[in-house]
Amino acid sequence: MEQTFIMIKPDGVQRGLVGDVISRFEKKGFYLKGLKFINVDRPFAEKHYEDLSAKPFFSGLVDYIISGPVVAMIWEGKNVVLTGRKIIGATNPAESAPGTIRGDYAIEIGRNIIHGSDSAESARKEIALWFPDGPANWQSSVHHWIYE
Ligand code: DAT
Ligand code: MG
Repeated sequence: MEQTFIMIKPDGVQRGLVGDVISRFEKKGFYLKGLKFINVDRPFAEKHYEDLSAKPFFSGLVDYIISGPVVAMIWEGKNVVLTGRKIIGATNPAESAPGTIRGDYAIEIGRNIIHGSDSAESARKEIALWFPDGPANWQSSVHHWIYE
């Protein structure tokens, strides 16, 4: 089954949104397969966002991600990459629909609460970077109540 990498950014942690974010993914029916609460250093954050290194906002983005602890997670389920992006909402909270995490809780693009992988390929790269030991090994006992 597909997996994605989700990270609650330092503003989401500081604002007490960890439980709400986890709850949205859990209630949808996705399975938590990895979770850690960590501070990352600059080289690590630069590696995570390496595709954006030429952007003018890159150094500010890295400063923000290393400004406090983050919650890094692996979530698993059918179409979890795309559906996870829908749960999160558009990159710029001014354009994120109400009902999405960014639409409900964020105002500015540089304080948009949460990261989610944008493709199955970036999910694989990001999970390998953040969880070198791989996902946790467990199966939900309610699987057949979620999938037909
Ligand atoms: P997303 O996080 O929705 O995948 P992205 O990968 O294009 O968006 O960019 C990563 C983060 O960089 C994004 O969450 C917020 C920041 N960012 C993106 N575009 C920006 C911009 N034009 N100005 C400032 N920050 C920006
Ligand atoms: Mg992205």
